[in-house]
Amino acid sequence: MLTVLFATPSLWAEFQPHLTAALAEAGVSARLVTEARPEEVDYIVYSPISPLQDFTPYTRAKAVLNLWAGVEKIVGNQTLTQPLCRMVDPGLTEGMVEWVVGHCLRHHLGMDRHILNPGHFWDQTCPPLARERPVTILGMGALGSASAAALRGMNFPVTGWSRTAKPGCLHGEDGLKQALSNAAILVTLLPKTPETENLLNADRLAMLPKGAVIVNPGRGALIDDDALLAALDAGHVGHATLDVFRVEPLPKDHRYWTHPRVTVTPHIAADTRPSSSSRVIAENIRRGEAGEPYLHLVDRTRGY
Ligand code: NDP
Ligand code: OXD
Repeated sequence: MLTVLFATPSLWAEFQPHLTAALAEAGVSARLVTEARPEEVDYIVYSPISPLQDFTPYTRAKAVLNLWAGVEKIVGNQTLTQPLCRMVDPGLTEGMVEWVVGHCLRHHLGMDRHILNPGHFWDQTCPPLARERPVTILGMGALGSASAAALRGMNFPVTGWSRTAKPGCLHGEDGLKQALSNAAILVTLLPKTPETENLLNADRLAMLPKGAVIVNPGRGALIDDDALLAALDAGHVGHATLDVFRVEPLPKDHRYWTHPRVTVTPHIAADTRPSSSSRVIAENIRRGEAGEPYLHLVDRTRGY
C-alpha cells in the first residue's frame, strides 16, 4: 500500500474526505496521512503554506503534487529532486474565469459611476458594447485561455500574449508591444518567474492606451509597484484591480489601500477546490504507479 503524505495539516479537514474518495475512485490503494516517517512516503501533496520545506529525507517519494497553480515558492527549492506537478483544477479555473469576467465587466460597464456616486447622479452616457472594448490577456495558459474564451463569448475582442508562439496568440517583445498598445483592459495571468518579474515596468505601462485598466490576478511581482502608482497618479492608467502582491497580506500602510483608482482584493481570485483538485491529485498518483506521464509537470528550468 502506498503512503501519501498530505503536507498541509491546516487544510486536512477540508481535503481528507475528497482525497480519500478520489483515490478510491482512481483505484489507488493508499494510506493518506499528515505524518509519516519520511523514508516511507511515496507521494507528497504539498502547498506553499506546508511546513514541509526540506525534501531531503523523502528518499522514496516519487513526486510532489502542488495544490496551487503557482509554483514560484517551491520551484527553486534545491532539496526537491522529484518531479513537481502544479495544479490545474477545473474548479479553480472556473473561479478565475468568474473573477476575471466580473472585474472586466465592472470596468467595461463603468459600474462604479452609479454604485459609488451618492445623490441625484443622472449621467446617461451608455457604455460601448463589449465588441468595442479590446481586452489583452498576458499569459494564455490554463487560466488565461479559459478567461479569454469566456470574454470572447461575450464579444470582447481578446488579444492573448504568451512565451511561445501558438495560434491566435502574440509572443515576443514586438507581440507584447502590440498587445499592450491595444488594451483597454489588461489582464495579467502570468506565473512569477525571473523573466516575468517587473514585466509591467514604466516603459511597458507607457505602451498602454491612456485610461487603460489593469486587472492582475497573476502575481504581484509582475508589476513594478512604483511605476504603476506613478502611472495611476498621472492618469495614464485609469484603474488597477489587484488581487496579488509582493508582500501578502498587503501591508497596512501600502499606498494601494488608499489610492482612489486602485481596488485591492485579498488573493481570492480563485481557490483550489477540494473536490475537483483531489481528482487531479489521485489521477497523478495513478499515473505515477502505472508508469504514465504526470499531468501538469513543472519545467524546473522554465520556472512554471
Ligand atoms: P500556466 O502555466 O497554464 O500558464 C502560464 C502562461 O504564462 C502560459 O501561457 C505561458 O506561456 C505564459 N508565460 C510564462 N512565462 C512567460 C514569459 N516569460 N513571457 C510570456 N508569457 C509567459 O499557468 P496558469 O494559467 O494555470 O496560472 C497562471 C498564474 O496565475 C499562476 O502561475 C499563478 O501565479 C496565478 N494564479 C493566481 C490565483 C489567484 O487566486 N490570484 C489562483 C491561481 C493562479 P506558454 O503558453 O508559451 O508556456
Ligand atoms: C495559486 C494561487 O497559485 O491560489 O493557486 O495563487
